[in-house]
Amino acid sequence: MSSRPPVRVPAKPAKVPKANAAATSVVRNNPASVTPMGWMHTARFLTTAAQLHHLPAMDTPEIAFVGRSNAGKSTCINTLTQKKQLAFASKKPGRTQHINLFALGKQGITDAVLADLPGYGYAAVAKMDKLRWQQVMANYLVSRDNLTGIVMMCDPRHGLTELDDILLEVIRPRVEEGLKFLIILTKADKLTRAEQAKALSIARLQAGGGEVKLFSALKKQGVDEVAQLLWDWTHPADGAVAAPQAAEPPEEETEAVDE
Ligand SMILES: Nc1nc2c(ncn2[C@@H]2O[C@H](COP(=O)(O)OP(=O)(O)OP(=O)(O)O)[C@@H](O)[C@H]2O)c(=O)[nH]1
Ligand SMILES: [Mg+2]
Repeated sequence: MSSRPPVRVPAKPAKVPKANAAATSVVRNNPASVTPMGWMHTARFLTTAAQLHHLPAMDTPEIAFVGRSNAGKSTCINTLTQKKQLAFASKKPGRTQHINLFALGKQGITDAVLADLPGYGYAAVAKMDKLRWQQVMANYLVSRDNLTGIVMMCDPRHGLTELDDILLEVIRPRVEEGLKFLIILTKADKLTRAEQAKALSIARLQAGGGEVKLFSALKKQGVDEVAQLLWDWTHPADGAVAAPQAAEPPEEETEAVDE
């Protein structure tokens, strides 16, 4: 304890998880000054559905994570949200078998939804189940009204596969109409820097001008950038889709505690 008189300072801002300098950069159109990583950390399980008609109709912007089985979709969601067990991730391919929705937003106000989809291309799945699932996913991608963006996860060691190309064709009309689209090259920690650069330029060509980012859950590479992009997708500068933000209480003056 010291005898210094207490200094009057504004109330402490809400605590957000530690993030690096990029994540603490100014967030556009964000009156509450939430960092993208802080926003991501609000994620909570919303619902799960085996079939499309079991999904609740929503008008909140939704971002779907798609890609081959084992590409790292669930792990990416857990890394972005800084919640180890939010989405089921596993060494065993085919771990995610339902469409799982996670809500994002401060203080119980959902302003975006993340959808973790089962992967495709897992050889051990029976043919009928594969076809059924491919149909469910195609229907979801084509008809989900509140779908705002698609994140396609791709292991750069395998590149974009035939099934990825089919999916790209399925979503092309919606992307041309303005649906956001990002290819994430996962498990970047398994590549050298030179391999990463090469994978990035190949994927950029295949993405036809779409965004491509390198990502590693292990090394936390690309995490802040992806969080920022998803924020931007769901909170466009014109505010058209931006969700209501909880009103911030007026700044209070509190007495600082002496260190
Ligand atoms: N080295 C490394 N391994 C990763 C990374 N991301 C995911 N993995 C591993 O890849 C495996 C598959 O990860 P999941 O997140 O379950 O993959 P998924 O795409 O959700 O798979 P399905 O649910 O089967 O479609 C797990 O063993 C993860 O630990 C990463 O960035 N680096
Ligand atoms: Mg999964």
